[in-house]
Amino acid sequence: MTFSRRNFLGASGTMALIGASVVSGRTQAASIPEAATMKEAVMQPPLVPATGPDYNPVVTLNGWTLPWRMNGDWKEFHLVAEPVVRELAPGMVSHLWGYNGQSPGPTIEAVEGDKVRIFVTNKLPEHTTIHWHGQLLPSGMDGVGGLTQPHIPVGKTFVYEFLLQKSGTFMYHPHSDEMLQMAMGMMGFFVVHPKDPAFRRVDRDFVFLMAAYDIEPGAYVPRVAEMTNFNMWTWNSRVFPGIDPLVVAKGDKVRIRFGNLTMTNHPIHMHGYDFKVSCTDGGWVPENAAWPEVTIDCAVGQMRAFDFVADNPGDWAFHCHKSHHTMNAMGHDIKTFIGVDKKEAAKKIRQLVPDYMPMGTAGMADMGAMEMPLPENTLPMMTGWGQFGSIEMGGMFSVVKVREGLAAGDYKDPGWFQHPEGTVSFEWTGEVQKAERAPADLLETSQNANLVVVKPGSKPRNVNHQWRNK
Ligand SMILES: [Cu+2]
Repeated sequence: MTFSRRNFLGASGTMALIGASVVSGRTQAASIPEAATMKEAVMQPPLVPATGPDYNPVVTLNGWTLPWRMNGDWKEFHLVAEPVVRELAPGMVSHLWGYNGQSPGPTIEAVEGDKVRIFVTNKLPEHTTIHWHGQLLPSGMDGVGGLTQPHIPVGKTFVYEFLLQKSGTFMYHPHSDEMLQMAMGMMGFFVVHPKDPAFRRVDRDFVFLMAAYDIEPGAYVPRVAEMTNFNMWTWNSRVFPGIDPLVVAKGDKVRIRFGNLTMTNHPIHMHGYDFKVSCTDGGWVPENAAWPEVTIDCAVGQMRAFDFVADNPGDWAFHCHKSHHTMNAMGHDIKTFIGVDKKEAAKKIRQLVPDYMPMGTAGMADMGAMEMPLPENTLPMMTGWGQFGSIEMGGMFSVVKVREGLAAGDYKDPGWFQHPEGTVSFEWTGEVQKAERAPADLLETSQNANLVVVKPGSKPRNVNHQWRNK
């Protein structure tokens, strides 16, 4: 898509006209750079800079980096806010709002000291703006509709121009009907690389944003007014098993950066390593001030980056530690059925509903392996298969795959880890000592839990307590 100068000025309205005569840089903005668009939720190769200072480009999980053009000494980008169809994982798509064909929008990458000019075209059914979270910029470029600029009307294009004063980890999102527009998936990552190519440099640099959606089984559009009870917990609007693995060569210096635009905090946990918080949306953490972690809590509206050296090969689980956030759509009002024998009831229900499957008697792990008929466009609650069986996850879960001998820039999924002999947990086949354990009647009590009647006002029986006192 190209615009003549006449069209551009017409589309941008009087703001840009006035601006063009006031700020010299703007006279160069006579045409709009093409707005690249992405059709797939497939990780695109990192965009290595062809001009300007050298940097190691980031990898956006299931995403891409927005191409730019140089215009004089301005780096020009073009974002289009628009309705999109996003595949959350194979088997489910959602009708969201995003930028340039996907939600989240493309990652913007630039360098400290760059002057950026970002065109924003509004193809949504309502007005919007973009706020550049964490950037130090003139108040009028901050993107808060009504406060620092008029909202961008439907069909219009606005221009943001600012100097990237510092390197770091940032994001962008609307500040216009914000609750709805973010509930619909409008957000994107913004990385500013250091001017000094050697500063805190890593070999692999992954980015993702956390978003939560409430999409009823069988539906396509999120319930935008939901405040707390979401059922799709996403990284870059993807859920496990649809989230790209983070593929890393042994010995690489690795950085993982993330931001949180959901309504709750996410304790992000990685197995197999300890690591240090290296950067927040406020700036770089001095190396001598960083403390070790294995879980980093990321509050709402925060961004965190952590660094590690990938010296421990393997398939390392990487996930939010809130266990409800590693599941796909589920009801949270289901009863606990552990120990309840539902065989008789199931027989009767099957006469009416032939597909009925009783669940939860022994726990809920059977849900990960079962093939239950699901409504259209719905993902299983717990799913994914590994080399040893069902992984029983969903939502905010992926795998960091550290392998020997990967070429630089090779992000292809290497398959499952080949564990060296003698390094996998195994079944004990020798004798097991008969130690005193829960008495058989506890199990029986548990099996008959459906028969226990607690009279109103009476103290519920504490089975564990009873067992301890035996
Ligand atoms: Cu979480």
